[in-house]
Amino acid sequence: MANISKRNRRREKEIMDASKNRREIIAAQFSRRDLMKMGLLTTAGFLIPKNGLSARAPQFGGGGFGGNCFGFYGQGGTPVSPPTTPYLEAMPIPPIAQPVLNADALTGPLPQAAPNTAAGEGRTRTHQAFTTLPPQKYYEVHQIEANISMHPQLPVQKLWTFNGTVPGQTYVSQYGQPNLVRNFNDLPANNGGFGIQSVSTHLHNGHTPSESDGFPCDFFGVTKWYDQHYPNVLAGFASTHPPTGDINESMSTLWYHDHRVDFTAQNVYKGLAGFYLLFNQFDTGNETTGFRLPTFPDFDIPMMFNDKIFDPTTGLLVFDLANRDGILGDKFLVNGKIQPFFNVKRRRYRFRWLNGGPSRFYQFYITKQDNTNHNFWVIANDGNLLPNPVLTSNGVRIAVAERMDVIVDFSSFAAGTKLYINNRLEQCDGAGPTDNIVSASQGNKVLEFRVTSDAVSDGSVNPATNPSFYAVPAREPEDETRCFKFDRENGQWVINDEVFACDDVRFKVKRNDAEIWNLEGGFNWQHPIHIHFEEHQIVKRNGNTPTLIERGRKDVVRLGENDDVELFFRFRDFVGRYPMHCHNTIHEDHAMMLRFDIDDVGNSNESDCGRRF
Ligand SMILES: [Cu+2]
Repeated sequence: MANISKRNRRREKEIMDASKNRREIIAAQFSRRDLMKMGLLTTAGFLIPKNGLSARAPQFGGGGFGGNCFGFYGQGGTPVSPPTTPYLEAMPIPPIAQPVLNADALTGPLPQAAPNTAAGEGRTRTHQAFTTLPPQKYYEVHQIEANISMHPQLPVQKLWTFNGTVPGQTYVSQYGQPNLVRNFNDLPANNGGFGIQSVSTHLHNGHTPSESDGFPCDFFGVTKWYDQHYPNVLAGFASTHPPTGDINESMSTLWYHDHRVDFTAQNVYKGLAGFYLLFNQFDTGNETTGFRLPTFPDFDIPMMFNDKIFDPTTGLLVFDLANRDGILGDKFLVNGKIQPFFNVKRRRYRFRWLNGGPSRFYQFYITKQDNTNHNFWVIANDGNLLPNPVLTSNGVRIAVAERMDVIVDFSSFAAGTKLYINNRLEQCDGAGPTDNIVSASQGNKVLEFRVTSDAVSDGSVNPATNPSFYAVPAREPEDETRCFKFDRENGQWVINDEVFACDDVRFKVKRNDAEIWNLEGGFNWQHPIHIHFEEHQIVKRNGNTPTLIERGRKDVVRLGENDDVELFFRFRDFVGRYPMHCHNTIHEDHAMMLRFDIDDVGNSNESDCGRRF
């Protein structure tokens, strides 16, 4: 509690300062670098107030933040979203992407390994695996502005989308069947206040060659297109487990989102994100085969969670360009709708929960109408099925960009019963959650389940029988150890005291090497750290074996205040540039990122570990 009080006092002072001199900067396309150039940001201080629009915004309709955030409501002049009535509309399920007939059916020239700059392609590097893993399915997607309704009591408004929906279309892919996605940038000239019209689409958790990964500096402009080649191949196919890769490296719930350097937060907040699901002979999408997980798409439902802020006068989405701490919204969206409902049958469901950001951590419970909990199973963390389901009675924590696949069993409830996805994690500002769990009645009830009277059958496996999924791949002695400190210094987000630059290769990993990375958090901040391309296993968290839910393979690791985590990696198959960064997208855009390259010659940079467990 002492820690919370200290944080509250600090917040109170910041809010009082902000209320004196705050004004909105709703101007086009200011990046961190622009703001610094204009003298609006200094390295040591903040000429403009740094507080988030929503640091203390109350929530309407679904329960308040509760706990220690309450003390700040109503002070200062930051926007509070207009009230909205919860559970008026059904949760949308994003459409499934449909491939075109063949390569000839794509708009423009036939795809090729080399970048086709003459024909308007924005890609600059040759596909590494175009001939060895040739595409079998071809997709075309257009990034366009579209009129979107997020709630019937707010105006329809212009968001940026993939093919016109938020979230974008869901790609449903099979291991062993490479995809090519021709990605067109058709964004409008007017950005409506924030967002930039150049993009780099990242396939988050993809084992993807660097030139198709969506590296932040591989952005391309309006009217350009970019062929992204997704081999859908298991790690190890070219080395330890030829020719198809290690089945225990299988992934299931991936997502894609804009990753444009300095503008990721704005462009994702504006709508540029969607799901990418991978199935195989075990995770089949059919509950009568393989692991017998609930059948896709009827009972296997992706859910993207976002928190956003709306202008109290116009009802339009606002993004605080001045905030460098992390933006907290006071409206909670699931698949693009504010507090929707979702009808369920009396049976088991697989939900794929994704925290789509920008800055909030969740701890989700399933709450009944009497505010007691309904326990559920966690079966996957990030893209990866756990070795076995884990029953949780204490909810599940999900930092930005993390995914948790869960199994919720509604079979014990009578038709007409209502239950809620309830975020009970207190978070007052962009620093990270206080770790205080508020009471169920004070949580953010972000979605209402309505149990229907429909006829039901359920062929899915009962997680209580403790089915086994994939084994955790064996670790091996590391060839290299590297250490990273994530901190804030002189008003800058830094990794090992440095900010991101596109051309700054901080270290080189030797292809096929095993490595241990030690990540250390700083004082007073929490960071969800995402590392592209290869997944990690958490070896130790603060010297301890991780929890069962963290004992799988991951691509995001939560760094709590002063945390120390030890990660094991095995880098295989492709070479090229990849980033590691904080996935609080505000921190990311303010340069809490680094570039590393995978190459056939490595080095020992960033390896001076002051402390080891
Ligand atoms: Cu961070």
